[in-house]
Amino acid sequence: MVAKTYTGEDIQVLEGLEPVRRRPGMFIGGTGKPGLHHLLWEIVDNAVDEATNGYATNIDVTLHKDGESITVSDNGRGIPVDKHPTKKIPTLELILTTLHAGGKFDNSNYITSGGLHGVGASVVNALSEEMIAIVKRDGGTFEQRFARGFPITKLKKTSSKTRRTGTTIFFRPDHEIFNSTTFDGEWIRELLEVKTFLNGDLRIVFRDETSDSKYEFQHEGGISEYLEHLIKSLGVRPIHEQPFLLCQEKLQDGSRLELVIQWTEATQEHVKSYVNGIATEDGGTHEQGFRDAVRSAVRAYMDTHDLLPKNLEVAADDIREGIVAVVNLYMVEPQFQGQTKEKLNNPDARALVSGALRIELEKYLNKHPSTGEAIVTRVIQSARARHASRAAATSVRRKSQVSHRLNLPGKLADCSSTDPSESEIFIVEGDSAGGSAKQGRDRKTQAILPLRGKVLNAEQATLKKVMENKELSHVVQALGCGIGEHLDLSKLRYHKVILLMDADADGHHITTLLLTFFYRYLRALIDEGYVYLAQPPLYRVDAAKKTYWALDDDDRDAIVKKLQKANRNIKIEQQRFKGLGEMMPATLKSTTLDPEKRRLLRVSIAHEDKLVTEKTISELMGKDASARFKFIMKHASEVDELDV
Ligand code: 0R9
Repeated sequence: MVAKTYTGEDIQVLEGLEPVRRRPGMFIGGTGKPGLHHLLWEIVDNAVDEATNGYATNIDVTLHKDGESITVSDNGRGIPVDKHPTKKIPTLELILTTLHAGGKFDNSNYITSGGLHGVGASVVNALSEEMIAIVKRDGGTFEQRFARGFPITKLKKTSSKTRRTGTTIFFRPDHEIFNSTTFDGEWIRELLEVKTFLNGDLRIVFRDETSDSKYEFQHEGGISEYLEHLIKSLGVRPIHEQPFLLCQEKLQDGSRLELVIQWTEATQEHVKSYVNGIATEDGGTHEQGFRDAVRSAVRAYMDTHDLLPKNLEVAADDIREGIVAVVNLYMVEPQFQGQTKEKLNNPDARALVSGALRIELEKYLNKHPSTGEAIVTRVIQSARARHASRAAATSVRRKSQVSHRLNLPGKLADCSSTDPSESEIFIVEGDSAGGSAKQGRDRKTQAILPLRGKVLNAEQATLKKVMENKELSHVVQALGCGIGEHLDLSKLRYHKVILLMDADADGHHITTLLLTFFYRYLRALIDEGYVYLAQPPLYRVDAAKKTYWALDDDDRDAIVKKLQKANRNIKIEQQRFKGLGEMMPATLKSTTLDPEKRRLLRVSIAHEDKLVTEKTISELMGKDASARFKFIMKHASEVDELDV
């Protein structure tokens, strides 16, 4: 692969780095441990990009003795140091001090990471107390230092007798930004090894000075070796000899697909998917394409050879049971979504992957009938086991349902499913909101519990008082898992407990009281990640036949501003919801209830002694800052410390 040669003009300049320091979460997903490590992945990915494109073969990573600073270097071409034609500063400085300044590479040639990754080394610089960049290039060694995104020296030539080329970046994350600035050597080691599996030509040396260890990774066998490694670490046996390997170099628009599959005795499916060498933990369209293709190729094979016993219904899950696979897609401009942006969102990727894989896999099965038959035998086994266990589970459930149902509060509109993992309960304020929610819900998986009266402040109350409070005792009955020391999570009837309150001060107040109650008496539900806050919109904005939903005033202002920017005379209508009860059931459904469209905040307790939602409670608290909300959050944790 050949990248276009760089010239200064290829750099597009956007803006300075203040936004990064102001809202780091927007750029690195958060300021906890994952956010901290994101800085490193970012720098490593830049070096790996240079290797993937054929210019670098070695990457060195050193976690320094203090555990809080890192050096990464590659032996690629070196980041260009020439002066940018209009900005009149060296490209290196530009790259490290401006947001979104990146090479405008010829897309079909130079595949960069993109997404949350690929936000650029400048983001790392902005969030580091100290950064030193050293470039060897054009016969010289150049060095420049930075602090919190600003240059503190000019680019200096420190030697002019350098034969090698490459880039070295040292950085020390800013303790003002991160909760902790201590890196996890083990995590780094694992990630680096995976990079070398995905890139068979690459050699990475990792020095962990905190434990005086040195690791060298190179896996010339690439993803096949990775698969072997995965299967070994899962401790399962493959059910056929040769893994199926697919390397499609030239897919549409310069995309490239590498994947390897082997069926094993594992009772689950283990798929590791990547886009441009970056893990997509939450899957996405490429993984969907992979699943589609496996299903239809195996089905087609079974049909062609008439291998299925009569009357046996085979589900997609049966076909994929025991699969261990690595899927690595290289594509231009990947779009990611999800809280941690680890889900590929490009619609085309689905057909791209499934198209490439389906035919090849079916061909392979036809060509290797012993493998094909081993797989089909495995599939049939899994289908039979599933039918058997389902029949058993249904009879158990029927029995337990009767007794369970007896204790449920009358106001509860329960869901029909009895499988907690797919069931949700919305705890809703007021009867009219409850009515809208009941009409807008999915009866199968969503239960609604309206609360009418006052919720007791569990902070100052005894357990007896709590159980005397009608609203709270209804919550306990509906959840089915008991309370306090009698809590039994295996009896919990819903794995999502969602508080749905009005987006106003009263709503926050009730949310606070309920969270306090959960925190004191149902803490395990929070720890297990079962408690969520719904986010109903506060405004509806209509313009040019389109409807927009705003969570708060800022959100609405932003929408209005954007619309007006696009069209100064646009007619905009706004509606503020006084309460959820005012919302049409269909609206409530599409904005707040529907799992496909809604956004939930998961409630969790952060490492520090604060109750926070994962997505950043500051977002929530900042929004309609009821001081009370903040106070109780803090207070709850103080009580916790006393308890311990
Ligand atoms: C230690 C981590 N490594 C890096 O961050 C790194 C970035 C980088 C790079 C180029 C080469 N090596 C790199 N290492 C590069 C060079 C050229 C063109 N594109 C990329 C060239 O010589 O023509 N760059 C990443 C972005 C940029 N360079 C650019 F935007 F400045 F061009």
